[in-house]
Amino acid sequence: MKKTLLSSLAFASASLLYAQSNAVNILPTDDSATIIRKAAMVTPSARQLRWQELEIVGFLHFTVNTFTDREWGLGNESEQVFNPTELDAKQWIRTCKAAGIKQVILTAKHHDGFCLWPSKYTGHSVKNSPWKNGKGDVVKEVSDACHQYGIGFGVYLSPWDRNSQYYGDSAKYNQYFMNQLTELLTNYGRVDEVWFDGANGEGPNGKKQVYNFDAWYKLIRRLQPTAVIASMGPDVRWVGTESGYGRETEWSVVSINNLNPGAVAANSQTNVAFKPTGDMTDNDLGSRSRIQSAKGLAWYPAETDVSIRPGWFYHPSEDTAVKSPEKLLDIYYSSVGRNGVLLLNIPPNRKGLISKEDSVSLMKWKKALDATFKTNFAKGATITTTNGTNTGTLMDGKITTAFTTKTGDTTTINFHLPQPATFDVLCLQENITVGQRIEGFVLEYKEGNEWKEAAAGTTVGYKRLMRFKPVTARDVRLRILAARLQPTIGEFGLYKQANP
Ligand code: FUL
Repeated sequence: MKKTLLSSLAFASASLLYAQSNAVNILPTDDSATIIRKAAMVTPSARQLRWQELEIVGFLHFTVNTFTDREWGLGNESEQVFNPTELDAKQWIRTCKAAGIKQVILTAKHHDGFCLWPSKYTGHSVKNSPWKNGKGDVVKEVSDACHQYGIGFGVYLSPWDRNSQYYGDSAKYNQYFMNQLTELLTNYGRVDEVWFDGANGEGPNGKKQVYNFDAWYKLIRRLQPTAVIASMGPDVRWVGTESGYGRETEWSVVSINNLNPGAVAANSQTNVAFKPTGDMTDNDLGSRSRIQSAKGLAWYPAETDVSIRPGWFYHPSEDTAVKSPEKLLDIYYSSVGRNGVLLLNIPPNRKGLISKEDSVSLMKWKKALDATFKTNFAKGATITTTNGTNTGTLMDGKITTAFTTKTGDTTTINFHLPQPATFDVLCLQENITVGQRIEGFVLEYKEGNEWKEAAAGTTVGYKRLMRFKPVTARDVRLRILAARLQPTIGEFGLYKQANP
């Protein structure tokens, strides 16, 4: 009792010393234990938490490339080529919603510079196309459909613009870009994500365009304060590949060496804005040894992007190369199941519809996911623990009510299931609203009198899914082997994978 009181006092004082914040500076005087403790106290902003809980975001690549069969347009395409005959944005969003997608991002402008909305600042847009006699607006149709169906809406605005006469004249182009951002962020209701990619080509005059990211971030924060800024932005990190596979060890708290120290000192989430530098594709971004040399740490979670087809844009020749439901399942376990958000691209075709091939695969995938996660075999179990508390919250469907230890960074939770069950999927979720802490865990099951390993891993974060050879057991235990601070488990589940 006394010990518990002392340790909770110690915990309270640690919390005071290292208040939770979205980003933190590492001081030259910080010792190794202090750095680990600081890392354990970095937490998501409200906009990052909302985004993380979406789990699956859809990407809609659509522009002149759809009609010219290219992946990167040249910028000199005639507006006349853009002519979808049956464009139905509601069909896109209905399909996405039925597939479990909670938000979509539309390529309002890709590298070719063609605008899917009638921008005031260029003639290179839908307004000079034959589609709806130049009176159409794809951004409006998609955003209206999203708002109607209760799906988040995001925009991709390519910084690289192969059409704009201003590109390469940095000040002029930055203003042009700000004007376009302003149109997108003021004329279409709520925007939930703004996605910038990193491609930066040479301007027509040979000059290199320098992007004014700081000004863009400020504008977005002012016009759409709840939107996350992704990829070349401070809220959401590109996972580092376009395969759909995240890291086995995926930290949402990573080293950032170009934080604005003043903004961090003010602990202001509104102002903490950095543009990613350094190698974000590295296999290790957040381990104990990696963060020892950091100047700062920030909550910077991974978005795992991949296309359902080989290309980002629709190509008729790829109708036979749509990813199978089995492949999509593997991607789900390796993205959402590895502490990432899956950004799944589904490119509308030349008619302006999501193709049958894509939706058939998506629906089979969704059906298998629903069937798998319908029954948690741990429900109703008698739960005991060595040094933990709040076991009653482990399966209440909320990560914010969580199991944690009374004291100590390791623990064991024992589950005596209502009856023997056969399962092959483990789902763990940390209460990330207090930080990401777990560094090692193992799931064991009892066979006779012997404990055997079913699965073992490192990080958990928002969600960790582990697949293993099916086991049948009644007694199961989760051991947390290492953590940066008292570990939390918001949700625990044991499932049986259903095949598509
Ligand atoms: C990249 C682009 O170059 C691709 O065309 C695609 O849009 C992908 C999602 O981002 O940077």
